[in-house]
Amino acid sequence: MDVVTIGETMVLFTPKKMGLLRYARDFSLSIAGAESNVAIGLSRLGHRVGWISQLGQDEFGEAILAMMRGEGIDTSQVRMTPQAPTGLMFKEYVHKKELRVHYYRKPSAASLMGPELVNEEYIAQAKYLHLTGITPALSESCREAVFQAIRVAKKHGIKVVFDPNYRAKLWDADTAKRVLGQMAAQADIVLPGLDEGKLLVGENDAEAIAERFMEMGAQLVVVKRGAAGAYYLSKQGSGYVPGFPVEEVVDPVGAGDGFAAGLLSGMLEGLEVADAVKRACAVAAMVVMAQGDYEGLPLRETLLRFMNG
Ligand code: CKP
Ligand code: MG
Repeated sequence: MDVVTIGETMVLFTPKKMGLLRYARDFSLSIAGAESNVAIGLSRLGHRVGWISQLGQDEFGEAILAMMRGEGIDTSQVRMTPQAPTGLMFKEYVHKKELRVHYYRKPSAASLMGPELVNEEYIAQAKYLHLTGITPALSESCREAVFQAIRVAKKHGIKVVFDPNYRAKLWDADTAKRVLGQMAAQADIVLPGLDEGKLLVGENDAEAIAERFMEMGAQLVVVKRGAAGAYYLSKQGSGYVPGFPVEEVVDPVGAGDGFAAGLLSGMLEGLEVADAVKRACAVAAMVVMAQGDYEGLPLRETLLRFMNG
């Protein structure tokens, strides 16, 4: 296994027309979840990925499981439970410039995950453990699962990759700051956005944000700067990598996950950090040009064509 990740995947309802959700009548159905987006992105680029999760013992759970298997993800660590339903997410395009998301995941099957889902042998054979700040926001037991996974990874020398993915709708800012800070302090690679940097380390610019996370113990920090690209800092060096031009942002959701998938893909192949960050920027650009959270994640050939312009 190259990468193992842990997180919740939901069924995603996207209204076919713009406007308030209360007026929506027709929806298209897909799936959403930061960790599964990363898993799909990596699998499409040819890497071996395992996804630890819990789904409801229901039709939506079966649909998600089938989709993840179809994407080539190892689902041997996914449990189905009758105790709570599979989580749901709705997008609401109030107008072209305002996108809101609504979660129905309290409690969801995944929010009932706990440390018992963390299989030490399974994580020990991976190269990277990918975590986001969404899983610990779901419940106390999910938080325990995440820290258990970190302990296991550390014990076996598996690199921990952490995307803060702060979600104000899931928890209060103070708790989030504390828990995400603890996760960042144990991560080898940290992938904050500018807003998350501000929340977690109180800095505004990418260079200062990266410095602070390095002081906390990271080996590599890549700060996502949206359309402008990214800034990376490691003991070996630092630099700005420009974003790829995007004609129209069709749907911004999933960009960060595409970024993580591209970066990890480059690292797994032994690319120089700057080149891995470039791949990350390319995948993120491709994701925002497509509707849906994971649909735009490219296959290897498509990515290389896009990058070679
Ligand atoms: O930070 P991103 O836009 O890349 O993350 C998007 C995902 O897991 C999305 O698929 C959604 O389901 C979520 O983040 C979430 O829980 O908000
Ligand atoms: Mg994100």
